[in-house]
Amino acid sequence: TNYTIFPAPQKINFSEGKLSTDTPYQLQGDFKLKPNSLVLLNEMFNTKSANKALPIIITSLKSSDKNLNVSGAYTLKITPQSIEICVSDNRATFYALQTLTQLKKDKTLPLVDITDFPDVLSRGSVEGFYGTPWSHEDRISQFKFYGALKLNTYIYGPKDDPYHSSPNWRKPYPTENAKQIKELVQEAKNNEIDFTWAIHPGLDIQWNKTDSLAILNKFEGMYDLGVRSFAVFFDDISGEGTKAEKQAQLLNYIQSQFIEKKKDVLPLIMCPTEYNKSWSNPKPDTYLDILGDKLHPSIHVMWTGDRVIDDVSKDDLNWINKRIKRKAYIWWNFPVSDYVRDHLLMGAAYGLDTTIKTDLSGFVSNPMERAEASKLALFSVALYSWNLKNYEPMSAWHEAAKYVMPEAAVAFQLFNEHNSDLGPNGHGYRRVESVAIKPTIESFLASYKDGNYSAELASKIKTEFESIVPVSEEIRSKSKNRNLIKEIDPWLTQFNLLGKVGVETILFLGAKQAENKALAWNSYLKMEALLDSIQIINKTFNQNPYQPGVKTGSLVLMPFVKTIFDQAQNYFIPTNGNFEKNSTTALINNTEKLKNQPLQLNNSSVAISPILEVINLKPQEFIGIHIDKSLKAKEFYFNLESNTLLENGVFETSTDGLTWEALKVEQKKGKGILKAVAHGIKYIRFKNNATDVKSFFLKEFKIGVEAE
Ligand code: LOG
Repeated sequence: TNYTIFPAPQKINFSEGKLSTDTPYQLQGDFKLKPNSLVLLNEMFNTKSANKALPIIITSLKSSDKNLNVSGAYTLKITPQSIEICVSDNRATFYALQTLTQLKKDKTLPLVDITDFPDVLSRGSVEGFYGTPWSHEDRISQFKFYGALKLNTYIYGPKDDPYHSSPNWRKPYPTENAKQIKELVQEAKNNEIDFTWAIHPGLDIQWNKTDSLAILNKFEGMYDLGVRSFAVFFDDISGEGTKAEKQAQLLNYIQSQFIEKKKDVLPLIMCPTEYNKSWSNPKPDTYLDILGDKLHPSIHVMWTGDRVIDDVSKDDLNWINKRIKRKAYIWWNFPVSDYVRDHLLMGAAYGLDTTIKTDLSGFVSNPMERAEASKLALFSVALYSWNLKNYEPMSAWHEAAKYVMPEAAVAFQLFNEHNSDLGPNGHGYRRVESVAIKPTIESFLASYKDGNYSAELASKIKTEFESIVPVSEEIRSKSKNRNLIKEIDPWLTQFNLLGKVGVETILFLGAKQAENKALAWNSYLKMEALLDSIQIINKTFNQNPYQPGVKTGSLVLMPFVKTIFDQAQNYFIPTNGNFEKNSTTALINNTEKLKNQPLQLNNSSVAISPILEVINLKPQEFIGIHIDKSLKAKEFYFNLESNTLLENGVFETSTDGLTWEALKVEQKKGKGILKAVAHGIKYIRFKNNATDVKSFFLKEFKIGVEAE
């Protein structure tokens, strides 16, 4: 038998032979176990059996190896007579027993000698996304999953919890929420997870005694609920709250007045305002250096990488660690999908440097609003952060599918393969998708465009689509994880339709090739009906204001179907050319940060896809929309949330993009509507005419249109 342990132990040596677990056990040694470890032991052995008890000797680790002097480190030796475990703490005992649980097969254990410890001290997740926070049930389920995979960190910071951020960060939680947090802390403890509670005060913090005390007070209340680890987030804010000196002062105050006084709380964690390289001031002695110099050395500083969403590299860490004068605590923005809400991020967790274990102090992943679906990526985060050198993203991804959905692993893997990429997005972050079939589709299309039809390639593509058709039903009927099914349900429906329309597409191609017009027409109609169904799902489910809809196979499979379908349309109805293709509708802006921001287009409007973070326009920078000449601008809707939007900020219109006229608008806190746009207007933009940066949130920027 093959034994695989997740995450892979640092050292493992098997020898011949087995040991039965169909016995009671007898604890020996000086280490006193906590109930959570005892539960694992009692599940593993047969405490009621009349067989001779197996000695399990658990002692405190005494080693000069500094790798073993960390929380969670253990050695485990299974001999024919006994099990010997040495541990650094109770977490280590819990982990040794998790390893033992994974080794158990058919009531036996293999003989083995293991030395194991984590590469990264803090490993886990930061619930730090925008959107609906995870439910209580979601979080409990996460903690059990983390415990089994030796993840030890969960940071609570959902942006849309008003008691984490504005407006209510100063107030205590209502009774019901407080009770749930208390339960969560307990469940985290049971799974050896440090439950970290984060506050996000920067949107409206005042740098005075009252607000410093408000934070201490809130922390004190959270401490009473059992919380023993704390964080302060200053991401995605503008104005007063962003000042490095003030932030450092406040954090040092919390450090001396709370962290050091409590004795039993973990080091404070902070997320800076400049949390990635592309958003940070590169000049010396600015924001990051000030934090580096002033912040108490034991405070951790979070970092997302070279960009908001990015791979993690050695160079990046060298750069940031020098500036903050400590090891960065990585906030990895994967598989978070709050900026691409119509997609599921089920792809492999790749792009993580495996040589940086000494350069970071923590590694947490910001997941999707869909908690169960996020487990796929978090499995890989567990493997990576425990044992970097051993991490291989593709095999971890395949193992994750089996671990998360053992009842339908093959179907789930296929689903994940075609639900990996994010589609075009403002952060410019993309993932590979449909990797196995992509070259086949590309060669087919290349030769098809030259007028050649390859039956062999077509048949391969058909096989792929055929195997997709039953996947959704397989997953729905077999997976025991009902919450997971609920989360991905619209995508399952869409995936099934994609399989069907793909098969029909190949049938159409075959009929056309055989010059059987009647059959081809029949297939064409079926394709059209299936694409209509896909569009209906897309317009019915997951309707959020950001990226509404349900996209699947959007990188390779859907474009293939669409390409053939568009050609089919021309083949049967040659007059119906595709005018949309030549549309000049586009985002206009002269700021680097916004260049990838997509537009949302439909029959009646053109809008800039809303942006979650603050926008900082430098003097003379602008952002707006150019509509195609075939369109007529009717109304203009905007919400650029800010109290000072029109102080040296101006809306402008143009007919040609060269000469601009100021547009008079009524607005309140940056929000307003213009009911009648003047005739002939093809451009609308907002421009910063001030001499310093203008900050606002782009919640809406939409032109109502009709055909000219
Ligand atoms: C936010 C985070 C959000 C993520 C992805 C950080 C430190 N903050 O750009 O709340 O989920 O990006 O949209 C962020 O990443 N801002």
